[in-house]
Amino acid sequence: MEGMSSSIQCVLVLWLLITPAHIVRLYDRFEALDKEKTGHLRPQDFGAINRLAMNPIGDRIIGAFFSPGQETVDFHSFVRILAHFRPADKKHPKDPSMPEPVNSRTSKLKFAFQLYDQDKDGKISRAELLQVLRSMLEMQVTEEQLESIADRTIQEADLDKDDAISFEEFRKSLEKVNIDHKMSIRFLR
Ligand SMILES: [Ca+2]
Ligand SMILES: [Ca+2]
Repeated sequence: MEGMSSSIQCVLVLWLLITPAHIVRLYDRFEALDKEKTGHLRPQDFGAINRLAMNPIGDRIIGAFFSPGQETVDFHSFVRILAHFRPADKKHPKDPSMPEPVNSRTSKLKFAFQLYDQDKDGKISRAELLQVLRSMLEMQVTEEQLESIADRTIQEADLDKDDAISFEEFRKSLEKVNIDHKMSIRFLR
C-alpha cells in the first residue's frame, strides 16, 4: 500500500542518502580541515568541504557537531558524533544496565530528529518541517506542493493532534524503516 510510505519517511531517507558520504569525508579530513593545527574545528572549517557546503541541509549537519554555545569541536567530540553512523552491534545483545549505545536505533533517530527540531523544544513544528523540505526540494516543487507535503506528513505522524511531531511520534512513523541500514556507514575500508 503506497500510503504506508509516509512523507516523513521519504524526507528522512532523502537526507540519509546524501549524508553518510559527507560524514566519511569529514572523518578523513579532520586533520586537513584543521588548518591551524589547534585540534579544534570551527563551523567555517567545515565550509571548506564544497559538497557539504552545497548540501541543502549542510548547515544543519555541521550544526549537529557543535553543542549549543560552543564555537569549536575537538576530535574527541567529532568522533563521538560520527559514532551515530556506525552500524548497531547485533552480535552482543544489549545489557539493560548499560546506557543506550550511541549507534542504537534510538540514538540514530534522535540524531535525525534534532536536525529537524531546530528550536530544541522536543517537537517538529509545521514550520520546522517546511524549512527542511524547502531546503531539500528547492526548485523541484512549488511552495503549494511543499505545504501540502508538510501537511500530509504531520497528519500522518501526529497522533495526539497538537499539529507537531514529537520524538515518540517520529519514532512510531519510522517503525518500519530499517534505520540502521540507512544510517550506517563502514569506517573500516
Ligand atoms: Ca521544534
Ligand atoms: Ca503530535
